[in-house]
Amino acid sequence: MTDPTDPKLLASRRGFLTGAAGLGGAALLGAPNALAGDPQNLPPNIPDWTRTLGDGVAVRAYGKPSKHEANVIRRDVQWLTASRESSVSFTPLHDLDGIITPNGLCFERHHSGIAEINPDDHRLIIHGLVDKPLMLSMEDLKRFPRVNRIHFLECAANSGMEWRGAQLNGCQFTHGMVHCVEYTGVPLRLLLQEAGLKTNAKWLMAEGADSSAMNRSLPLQKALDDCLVAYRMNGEMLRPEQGYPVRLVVPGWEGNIWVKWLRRIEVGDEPWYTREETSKYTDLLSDGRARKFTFVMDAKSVITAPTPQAPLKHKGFAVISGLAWSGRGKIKRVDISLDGGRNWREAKIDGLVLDRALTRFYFELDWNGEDLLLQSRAMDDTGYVQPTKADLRKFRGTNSIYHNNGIQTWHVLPSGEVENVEVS
Ligand SMILES: Nc1nc2c(c(=O)[nH]1)N[C@H]1C(S)=C(S)[C@@H](COP(=O)(O)O)O[C@H]1N2
Ligand SMILES: [Mo]
Repeated sequence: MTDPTDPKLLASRRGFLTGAAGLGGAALLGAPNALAGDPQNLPPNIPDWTRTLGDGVAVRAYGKPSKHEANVIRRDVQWLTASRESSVSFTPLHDLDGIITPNGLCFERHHSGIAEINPDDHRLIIHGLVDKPLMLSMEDLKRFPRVNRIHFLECAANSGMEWRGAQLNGCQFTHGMVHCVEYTGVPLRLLLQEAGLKTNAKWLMAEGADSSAMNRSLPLQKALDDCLVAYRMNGEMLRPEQGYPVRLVVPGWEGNIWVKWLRRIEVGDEPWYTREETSKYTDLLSDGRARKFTFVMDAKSVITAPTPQAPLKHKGFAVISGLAWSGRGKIKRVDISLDGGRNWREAKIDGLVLDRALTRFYFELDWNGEDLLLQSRAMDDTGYVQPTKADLRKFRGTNSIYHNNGIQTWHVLPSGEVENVEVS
């Protein structure tokens, strides 16, 4: 497996022109023939799989992808992985299409590893400024009215490593801290109504049952508006990695506040200022002050193919594909540039365009083998336009780690290989 942190693979920081001159050796064009397997299986022969019976039903009691898709996996980055229990793995965005992330490929972010919870022994406690504290079992939760919502979850640290320049070699690593699934759960509002809010209630604190007991403060208004206490993803129960048996869904807001393995909601009249909303997930500005509570994830997009892990393999007709999303609403439009942001053309949005969900776009191109500086730029239905990284730095300085929604540039070389670059 390719190690994205291999210095040879790290994106060129010399600028795209010298980068172009330095690479381009191993031509990928024509490579598909080299990928072809056993000629005995090609027409006019009868392939192996037509000569024999296949596995019967239920031999594969829980279905898995074809073994030929074995490299479509979550990956981590060595130098970001101090310990596996407090780390992150990334969604292989370059290998996916549509807007739904398969359950087994959703990026993971854990502060103390994956809690393995027996749902029979799990309770959700709601207490504090309420008339009637609640202690709910999973069976209790499933008796409340439920809804289904498709939403993206993006970690505020997504693209964080790119603040100081092009770093990581692939959209899996630059943008893979995002996933989008259909959640089934109870509107948090219904649980709070059941408990009965005191008139001075203004904030909640949500806490996880993992050994970090990760916790965050949530304004009551948001909790009453659209948050879910979710127990299913894409129809099946949450995966342990995603907070089985129950997690908070906070549409459009930074991933950190989507508390997994949710065990406690305390109602109060002011925020708690927990570790995760003070020393972490705040943005240090150039004047030394830090932005407090950046909850909403602003509009962002990325081309997912071609990218360093998914090079162009043919000249001629090619489909450029990517994702756009906004924590403020729906994606209105996506533009594509082939020349590093000088000229823009509208991309084709395909499939569902949902409120605070990933949105799929395509751009069809007849590629003659010339260098491209590919960019995508999202606009949401508030009129907000995704900024360039240079524009972001004007306002945010260069100290930030979190909330980088700047425009990404991919340099496509004549060989079809792609590198992560920045244009000024
Ligand atoms: N209890 C608990 N909840 C948690 C975390 C955690 O470590 N413990 N990580 C948070 C962070 S920082 C993010 S970005 C999201 C990641 O969700 P995912 O692992 O489903 O992708 O979960 C959040 N909820
Ligand atoms: Mo996060």
